[in-house]
Amino acid sequence: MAGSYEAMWEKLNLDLDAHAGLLEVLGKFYGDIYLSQDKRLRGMEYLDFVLSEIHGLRIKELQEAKAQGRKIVGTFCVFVPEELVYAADAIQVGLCAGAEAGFDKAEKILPRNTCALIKSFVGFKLSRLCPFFESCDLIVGETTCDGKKKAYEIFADYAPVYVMEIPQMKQACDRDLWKAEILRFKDTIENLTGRTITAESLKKAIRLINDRRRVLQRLNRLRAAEPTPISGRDVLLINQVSFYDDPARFTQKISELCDELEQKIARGEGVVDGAQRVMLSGCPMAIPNWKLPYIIESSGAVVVGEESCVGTRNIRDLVDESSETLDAMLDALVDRYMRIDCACFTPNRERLDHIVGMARELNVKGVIHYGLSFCQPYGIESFKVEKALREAGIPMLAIETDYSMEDVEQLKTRVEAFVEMIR
Ligand code: BJ8
Repeated sequence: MAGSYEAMWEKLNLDLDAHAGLLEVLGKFYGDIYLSQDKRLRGMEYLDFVLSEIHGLRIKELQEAKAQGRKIVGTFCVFVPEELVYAADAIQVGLCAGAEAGFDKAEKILPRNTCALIKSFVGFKLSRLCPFFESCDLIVGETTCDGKKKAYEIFADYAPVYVMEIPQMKQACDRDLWKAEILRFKDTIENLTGRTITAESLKKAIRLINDRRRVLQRLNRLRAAEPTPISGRDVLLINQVSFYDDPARFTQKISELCDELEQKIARGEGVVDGAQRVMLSGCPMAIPNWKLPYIIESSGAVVVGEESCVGTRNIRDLVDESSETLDAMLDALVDRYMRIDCACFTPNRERLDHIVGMARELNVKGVIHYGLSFCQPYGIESFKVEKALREAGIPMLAIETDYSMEDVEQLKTRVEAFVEMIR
């Protein structure tokens, strides 16, 4: 890939040597974790292709869109209403922050005991390693956890940052605040793009993003079959790619993959025989954060659901499509996003109910709760999750880790013991 895109990366001011090193490590990691799997769906070739072109073709597409006057908006959280971005003919990309890159630089401007996700987005930017970051006309932050909230203040010295205020509770006054924030964001996007969002353009955008959610919901229903027809790693990858691929193309490709999956299920074929069904729950896993799923799936278990933002939290709820006026559509957006059950809310009973409900529906033997080190919202909430699951008779293993590979052996020992216990 490198040869044909070097000029583009240079123009984006990437550190070419460090970037080449990153792609090499990523390629090796991907080969070991993904391409080594047996009985994969043919449809996964599309995902392999997208990954092989992660900093190539998609970036070229974004650059071409920019040349035609379209704007690129980068985000770190599923709270940013993508519908408004597409309704103004801009493009939204989820900035991944899933690798231990540039931590040495990040730790010069952030405390060391900051979660890996935050250090990663700061590290990528300071090290000039990510062409997605460098393609963005605006990066949207949000006041979810304190770490992110304060890091955006520092990050704003290096990139064009806009911060949305996210309510922390779900009372009527919180909905009012959120509605005001959605309207403020709409103005910001209209100013950025020079386009007015109309009822017609918003309706189209709502349909576009709902269609993507619908196909991922279909995938989730199909993957729940027994025997498990697709690895958890592959489904995680599909969710990860959904954040930055073209939404219409992605929906089409995953729909084809689901057709293939249906045929596989009809033939009664699974990916692994006798693997214990487990569910992951907790912090989001951005590309290329595949460490824990890989460990789980090499320890006699298979992941059949992800209760996270790179998983069901991002696709569970659709925006109501029945509205006809712009005002009613904006209200529908407000209501849909207010249903997100991030651990940044208090209280957050919905999340506990969702986890128990999902674990039962998916017929899992256990839940593995994944918290990033120094993440207080998910770390603290994991105690309530464990209690709720215990009351439902479902065992849980709490894992706290980061992006380094130092604890792989230790994690493997703990996961193997858990799988043995639930067997
Ligand atoms: S809606 S989960 S994407 S905020 S891991 S940075 S919480 S210290 S990521 Fe999230 Fe939006 Fe919520 Fe989802 Fe802070 Fe924790 Fe780090 Fe986190």
